[in-house]
Amino acid sequence: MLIKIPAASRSHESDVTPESLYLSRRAFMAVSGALAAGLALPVTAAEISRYEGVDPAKAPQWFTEKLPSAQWQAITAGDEATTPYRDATHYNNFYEFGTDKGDPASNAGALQTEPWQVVVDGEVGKPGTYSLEDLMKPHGLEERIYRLRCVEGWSMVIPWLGFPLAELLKQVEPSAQARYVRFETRVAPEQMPGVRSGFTLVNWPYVEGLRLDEAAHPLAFLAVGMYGRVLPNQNGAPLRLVLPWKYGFKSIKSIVRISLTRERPKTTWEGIAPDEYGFYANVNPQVDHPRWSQAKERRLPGSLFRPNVIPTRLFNGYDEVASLYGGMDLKANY
Ligand SMILES: Nc1nc2c(c(=O)[nH]1)N[C@H]1C(S)=C(S)[C@@H](COP(=O)(O)O)O[C@H]1N2
Ligand SMILES: [Mo]
Repeated sequence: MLIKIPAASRSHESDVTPESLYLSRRAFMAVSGALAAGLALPVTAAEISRYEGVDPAKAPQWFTEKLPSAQWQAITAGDEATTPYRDATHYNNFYEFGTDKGDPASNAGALQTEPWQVVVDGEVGKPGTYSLEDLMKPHGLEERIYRLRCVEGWSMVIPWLGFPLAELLKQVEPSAQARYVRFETRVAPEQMPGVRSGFTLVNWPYVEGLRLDEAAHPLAFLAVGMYGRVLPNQNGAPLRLVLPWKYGFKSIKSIVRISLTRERPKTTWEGIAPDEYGFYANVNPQVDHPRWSQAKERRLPGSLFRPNVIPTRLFNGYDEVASLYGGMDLKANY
């Protein structure tokens, strides 16, 4: 994102998958019920894998077991249309797998997501190396349909499946000294062509961070799935952050380490271009990127004749986070 404003979306009207591909709730319940009962998949699921190349059976067991009791549409985006699955999984930023929007879909399949471990350390009462399965044990799944606004000027609406970050923080017991949370993405050069290529702008691992009160905000979310299924690798499997009021680069993918710290962590994009990408990165139409305006966004999918440009909203429309930034100069703290 440092280098250029991306060319127009590669999405074309012809790529837009029929609405049926994001399963209706009722169809979905039928699928998950059948999975739970070990029955043959109904037609809807077969259609999904045919159109999208996704095999729903690839989900780990813990995910399949939690799915039937997921709380659907716990948060919605009102009447805003959900981005088709095809676009959300083929127009991605995940530099570990390459810098073109299609690279993650082409290359992230190589990432081995099972088994997966997450180190929790720093200012916590319960540090340790957790298997993802153990980490997930206390948490039910809920669906949250969030807007995602990339700093590059495009946006999507994605139905995530996961649980609040606040629940995980409670689980690991931050100490009284903890003031920030630092997140790290996996580095596996043999599975990540973007890391291998020596793309030198990024000093791997990809690192992100939050103030502890931001991390504890009820909207901050850890996702393990989307569109009623397990997360595809290109979207940050098996565990990624989703912070709907911040620019997309804060929503770090494929997390292997979560550290509670006293000092503000140095984040990847701040390290590369501190005048362009700040620590806070709250969506704000009045604070332009030094090289482009942030007043508007292209809601994907668009087309040459229907670019779908809409106004950008402060905090991406999530006004409930405003109290986190009371008295702060949002221009100085971009
Ligand atoms: N590890 C890692 N996390 C990352 C990125 C990345 O390059 N590496 N890109 C970020 C950016 S710029 C965006 S916009 C979102 C995109 O998420 P999506 O591909 O699931 O839509 O992921 C974010 N998380
Ligand atoms: Mo982004």
